[in-house]
Amino acid sequence: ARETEESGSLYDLLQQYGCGPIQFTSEDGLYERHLIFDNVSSLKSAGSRERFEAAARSVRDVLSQRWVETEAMYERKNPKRVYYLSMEFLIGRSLSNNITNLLLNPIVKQLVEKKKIDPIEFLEQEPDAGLGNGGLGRLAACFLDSLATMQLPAMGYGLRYEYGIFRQSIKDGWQEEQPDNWLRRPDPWEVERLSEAVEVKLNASFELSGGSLRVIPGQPSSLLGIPFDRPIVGFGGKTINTLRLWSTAVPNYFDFAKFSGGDFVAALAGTLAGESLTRVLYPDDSTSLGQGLRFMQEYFLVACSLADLVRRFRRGNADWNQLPAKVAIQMNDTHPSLAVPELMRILLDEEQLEWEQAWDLTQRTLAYTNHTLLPEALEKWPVAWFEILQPRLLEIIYEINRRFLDEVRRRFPGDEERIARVSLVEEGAGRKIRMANLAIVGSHSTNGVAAIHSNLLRTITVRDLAEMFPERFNNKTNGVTPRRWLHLANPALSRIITEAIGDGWITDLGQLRKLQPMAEDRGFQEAFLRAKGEAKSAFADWLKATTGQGVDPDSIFDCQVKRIHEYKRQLLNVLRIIVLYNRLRDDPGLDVRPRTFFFAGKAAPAYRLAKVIIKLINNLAGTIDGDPAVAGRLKVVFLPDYCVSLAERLIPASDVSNQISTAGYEASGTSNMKFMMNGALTLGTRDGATIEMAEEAGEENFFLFGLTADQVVGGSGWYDPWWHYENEPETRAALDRIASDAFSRYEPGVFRPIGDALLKNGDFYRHLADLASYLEADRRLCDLYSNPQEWARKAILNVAGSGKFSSDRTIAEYAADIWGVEPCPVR
Ligand code: 4GP
Repeated sequence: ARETEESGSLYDLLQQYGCGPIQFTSEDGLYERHLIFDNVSSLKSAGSRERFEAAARSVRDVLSQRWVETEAMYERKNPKRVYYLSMEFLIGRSLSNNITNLLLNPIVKQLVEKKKIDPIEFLEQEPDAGLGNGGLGRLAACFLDSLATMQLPAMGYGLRYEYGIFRQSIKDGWQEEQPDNWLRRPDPWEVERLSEAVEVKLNASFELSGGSLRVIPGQPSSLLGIPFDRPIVGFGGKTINTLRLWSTAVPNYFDFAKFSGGDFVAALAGTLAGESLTRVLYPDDSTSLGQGLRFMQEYFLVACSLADLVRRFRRGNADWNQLPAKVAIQMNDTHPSLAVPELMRILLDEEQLEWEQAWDLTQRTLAYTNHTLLPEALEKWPVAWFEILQPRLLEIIYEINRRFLDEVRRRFPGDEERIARVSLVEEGAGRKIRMANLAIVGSHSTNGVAAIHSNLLRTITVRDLAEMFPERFNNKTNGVTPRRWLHLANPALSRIITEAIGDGWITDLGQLRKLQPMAEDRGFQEAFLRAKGEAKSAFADWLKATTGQGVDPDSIFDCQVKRIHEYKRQLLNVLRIIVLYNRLRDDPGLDVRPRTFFFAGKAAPAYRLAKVIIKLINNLAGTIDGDPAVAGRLKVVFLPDYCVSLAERLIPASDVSNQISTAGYEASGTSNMKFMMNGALTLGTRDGATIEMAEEAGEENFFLFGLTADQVVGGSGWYDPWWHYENEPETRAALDRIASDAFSRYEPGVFRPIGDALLKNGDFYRHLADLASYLEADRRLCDLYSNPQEWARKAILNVAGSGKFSSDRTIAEYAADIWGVEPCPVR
């Protein structure tokens, strides 16, 4: 203090000693300051990565005090808080999103102009935080945005994977996977909080042997969970919530005995083994592979997060009975459902509560969301693994089950088959714990993610449990954040909407209804078509610049982007394109609108048929490109490495959205909503949330086709793929073309598995049953496109009807019906 009194402020001192060009007293020196001081390098030598980091740190400076103040407010007011537990958060990039949500755009624009910075160059430096596989993880990220925007006291808990979802490249048409080392450079958003580390005690130890992690049973050990916090900026920057991601560390850094004995490598091996736990995200969507490491990851997430939130609860509350009044825990799928026995363990063993009280508090605190009905996704963990890792949890699960089955026997005497179906334990050679049953029995709410899905869940998938606890079952139709997916991703459309109805829609998407009358307005129709044209040109330019691939922005952009999976039926889309191709080859004079078909999506590395589907799409693209008969009229593009930032570019540019899953199989879908919001028309089956979207926009503005879920589930006996092959000439010609190696001249037979799946193996997903009606819907859609005004009218009505699909609406429903939480605004 004496020093500064004598020589003025610290800024003065820096000016005095410094010899650089930086104004230390004004905020526009922030960026330069980070550029020079964080990396100790000159302004001139800074590369685009350093520029990105400096820009991100400057934005973090702007939000930091507000972030601290948000947490301080929660501590002071002690409101009920929501904790969203998820193994996945598919965040994508944060810089432009945070600038937008902090309303910094005008300032950033000025600075960029003044300093002659190329923003695109450094925005592109930010890696996507790809900590998720698909819909489930992206939903979690949208929810965090809505929670912060609505000023709800909430926190996300997840794992800090060093490697996110793999990067996909295409070689000779095949998918290849590369590791996504997104943390190789320091991430400017995260804050490591060593002082808040938690210890997780296990009944086993680990060692690395032959490159893989081996468990040593019966040798107790512990792991440290180190929290890394990321800011979640609510729109307007009023509330900054936290996403807390856990990373593993080993408490005893070295085995000193080994170290001093000279075995340096062995001393470190234990550390490496323990720290491998959060190394990598499992790359499977809607599938559970039953891997031991995954089981441990799930327990680690649960143990760290519960220890952390219990510690916070105890700081503000003396009475355990207050737990459900202060804490709501949402389990995103069954992945965190070990929270049921773990919370019981804490209440029983650490807090010495009686069973009845602990059980009541546990159930009232926890809630569960189901995201898929696919049988292969239902998690079942071997009893043996519980025994090795955490036998106490198994004892608790057995006791929960004993009491639960007693109750079932009381209510349904003599119904032993029912007992076998609802039991938390699947009997048989390798006994397993059914995690969905555990989540339902141990919580007060089970929800599906669209109306049809919630109904199927209740009436078919877990019917017996729904009969036991009807009041627990409810629906929360998914939504997406309009900040990222419309305001930020589609500046042209966002601008004309705001000009037309003001900007209230950004936080109250229902206001888009005000666009309904404007659908008839010539001027607005033209503005809409111009905005769409702008987005299409921007996409075409980007594609050309980054891949060299040219596409015609005047063609219809027709998209299907999502994980590659048989139930999502990319193959149905391929068959449609082959039929259109065949028609053009048969009759080169056909008058058709030029069309570009875009596909993007990753296949799980072990999902063989999905990889063959990617290969088929790429080979089809190559054949069409090489065929002068259809040049300029048909084009197929497979965009590699689908990720959040690619979706942000492509969706605004799309005219047509394909949502063509076998009815009853897509729980909800969320990209369907993003396309609708951005003015694409949907070609879709009556599945997931697409049904509700059509209700909102009016079925006459949708292109629905195909079997209904009732028809699909109503027995499969009637479906015979060969019937379609024999009776539908276009279907047969398309299948024959694949079988004839027309798309695989140099690799004959490579697509045989596809022919087998569609014809010989019974075609579980009933592709052929829907092809004819798909083509018919496609024809209607193309007819419409030749009338731009009519097209614009319907597209505008879709945008106007998309208000329901804001995640703000979804979160408001969770908050009111499941969590009972209220906003806690920060002054
Ligand atoms: C997905 C569902 O497949 C999708 O329909 C839904 O929109 C999304 O969850 C969010 O609820 N499921 C998964 C998964 O991503 O891994 O099960």
